[in-house]
Amino acid sequence: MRSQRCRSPPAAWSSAWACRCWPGACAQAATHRRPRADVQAEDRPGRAGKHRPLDPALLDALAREVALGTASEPTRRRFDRLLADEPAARTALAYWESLIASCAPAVPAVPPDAALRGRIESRIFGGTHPPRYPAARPDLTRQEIARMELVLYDWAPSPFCAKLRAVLDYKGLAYRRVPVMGAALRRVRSRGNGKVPALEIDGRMVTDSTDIAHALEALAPEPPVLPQDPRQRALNQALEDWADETFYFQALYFQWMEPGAAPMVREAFRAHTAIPGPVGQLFGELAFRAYRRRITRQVIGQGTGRKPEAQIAADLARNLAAAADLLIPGPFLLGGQPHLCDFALMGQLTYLMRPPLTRAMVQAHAPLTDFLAAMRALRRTPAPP
Ligand SMILES: N[C@@H](CCC(=O)N[C@@H](CS)C(=O)NCC(=O)O)C(=O)O
Repeated sequence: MRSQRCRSPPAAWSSAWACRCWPGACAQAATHRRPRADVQAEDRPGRAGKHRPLDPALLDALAREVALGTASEPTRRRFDRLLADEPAARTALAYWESLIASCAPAVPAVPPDAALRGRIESRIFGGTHPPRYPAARPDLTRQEIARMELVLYDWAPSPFCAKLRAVLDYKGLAYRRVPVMGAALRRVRSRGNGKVPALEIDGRMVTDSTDIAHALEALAPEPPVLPQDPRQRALNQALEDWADETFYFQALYFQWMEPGAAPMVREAFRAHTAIPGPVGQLFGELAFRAYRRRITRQVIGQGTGRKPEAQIAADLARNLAAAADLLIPGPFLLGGQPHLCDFALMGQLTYLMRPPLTRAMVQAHAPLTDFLAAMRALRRTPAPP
């Protein structure tokens, strides 16, 4: 028989919860309502030998509510703590979970309501993240899509912006390009995640080139950039991420940190300022320095920047050779049709074509230059409404 004494009144609980027992579950609940000062060190959780009886019926009811997801948040949290200490609680929960799981096949799947899901996501993740994009809209006509206002917050040299512009062009969607400076930058920071590309679709801000491309696919499925076949879809996902995450950091190193290339980026910043004349040049220079500090930290933090330059060049050469091999027979990574992974690779290769050192590395592979030509040939003009 367990001891009748409560062992752990956590300090932060209200007086009604001055012990860890559930109301009604502990025979001694009334005596457990002690002021914090009375809490002794040996009363803390995890000390052996001090326990209270748990009412099996109450435990069962609580486990049921938790398993069904109908328990209130505080109740669920307290039950979680109980789970750590009470085998009986774990057994009760396992029972209800297995019971519910066995019912699942009998319940028809209900597609979630897109608006409700959006509201739930924005409550969980806050106002801007994850991106809120329209659910699949096969009912939209080309004319309706053409009437939607698409505003692309863009930084011309960015490989992710190049990727997204190419997707938009390929899908024949008309959009307005806004260079991310001044008020546009503030908007991207306040309504997006501070990065570009960001796309406003009829006033709804969507961020991250991958999420935006998925949103566009839902909005305008033709021509598709995501394969239907599950294996092709998985390959597309893996290859896109390879381009976005592996090539990008190696390209960043050679753009921003390699001494031969950094002056070009400085010039690009000076040229892309919103303010004309020497004041603008000064702003460009200051922005360049701030971004160089930030990007250097990112490249070192990610790990690429911790390697010697020769090693980064060897890594990049290996990746370029692998991409070239994947493009045989081509013309695209997955065969005859371009997919999102191709747009991602195109963005990074275009970025790598800027510094002379990496341009020579790309140009050493005919399949890569042929691929870039094939991607350029995809550009379309927006379809008439
Ligand atoms: N995973 C993101 C990456 C976007 C990204 O890193 N964009 C860079 C420009 S190339 C940026 O906005 N950097 C500014 C910053 O980090 O504050 C995507 O696919 O869109």
